[in-house]
Amino acid sequence: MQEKTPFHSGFIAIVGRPNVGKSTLLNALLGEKIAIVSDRPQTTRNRILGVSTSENAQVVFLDTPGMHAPRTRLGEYMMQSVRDALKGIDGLLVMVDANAVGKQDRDIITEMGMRKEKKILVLNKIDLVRKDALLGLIQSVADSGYDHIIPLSARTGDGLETLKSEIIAMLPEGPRYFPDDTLTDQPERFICGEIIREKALMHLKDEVPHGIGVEVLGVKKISDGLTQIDATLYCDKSSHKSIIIGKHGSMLKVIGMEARKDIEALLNAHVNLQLWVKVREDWRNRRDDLRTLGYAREE
Ligand SMILES: Nc1nc2c(ncn2[C@@H]2O[C@H](COP(=O)(O)OP(=O)(O)OP(=O)(O)O)[C@@H](O)[C@H]2O)c(=O)[nH]1
Ligand SMILES: [Mg+2]
Repeated sequence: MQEKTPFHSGFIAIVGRPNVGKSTLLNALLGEKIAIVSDRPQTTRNRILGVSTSENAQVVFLDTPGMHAPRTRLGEYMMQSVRDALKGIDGLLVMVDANAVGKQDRDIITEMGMRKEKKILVLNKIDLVRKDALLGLIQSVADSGYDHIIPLSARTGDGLETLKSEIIAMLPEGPRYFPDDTLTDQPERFICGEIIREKALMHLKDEVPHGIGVEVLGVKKISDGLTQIDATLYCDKSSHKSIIIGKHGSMLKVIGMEARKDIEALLNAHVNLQLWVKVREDWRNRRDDLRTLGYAREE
């Protein structure tokens, strides 16, 4: 009788400074967009779970908020999400932007390099880096305690296959944690809110994006092909409200139109998206507001 090939599985966290490309990598690894991406730092605020299942293996990825010194209660929640994601994992991807490795990246490389799990140091954005600079970087981190150092571009996919096979190779034997067709554990409502936030981050500048929170009030199926979604965009300063709405409502219209398109693709239905803008002074430091917006730990 033929031996059954053993099944391998495990939880793999993706950590690093803000804006290095963690969520872009998660989406690339899954081949589906489940995490929002923007060129503003601190885009991801919760741990985002994504599952990749093949015949012989299942990888459960945990994308995390960018590691930074928090200045608000929201920032503290984000950093707690990173610490929580690091509990009980089987492997770790530590990511830096190969073009901009600073002291904080090096501190993270050193700290994470001492952890006991299998770990890979991912040097991202090599589509932008000069070869000699990349070689210098690789040499400088060679003895940091990582099982592999993999240069790649999460954007172009260069190096992705190498990373995927090294991840599979570091998985222990284990069960299917999720049914084969699971992509994420995020509820539809949360993803809709994230899509709206992504469009807001894309179009708003300076300090405005950091103070945006989205509360999805309802996702209601009106008929077979039509869903009604109501959501409120919160800002934490009254002066930001008119910026978010824009001249004659033009900014809110663009955010709403772009979000609707993505949500329609996600739900495979026509969507009526109604957006409101409200001011909640200093919500990033207020417990109740954080809870309302989904930035509280489930105890
Ligand atoms: N050129 C280039 N840009 C990239 C690459 N990967 C990500 N980016 C860009 O880098 C920016 C940040 O990407 P994200 O995936 O949101 O970064 P993140 O690490 O998840 O950021 P936080 O959620 O804020 O911690 C976006 O503008 C991406 O398009 C890459 O390989 N090459
Ligand atoms: Mg992110």
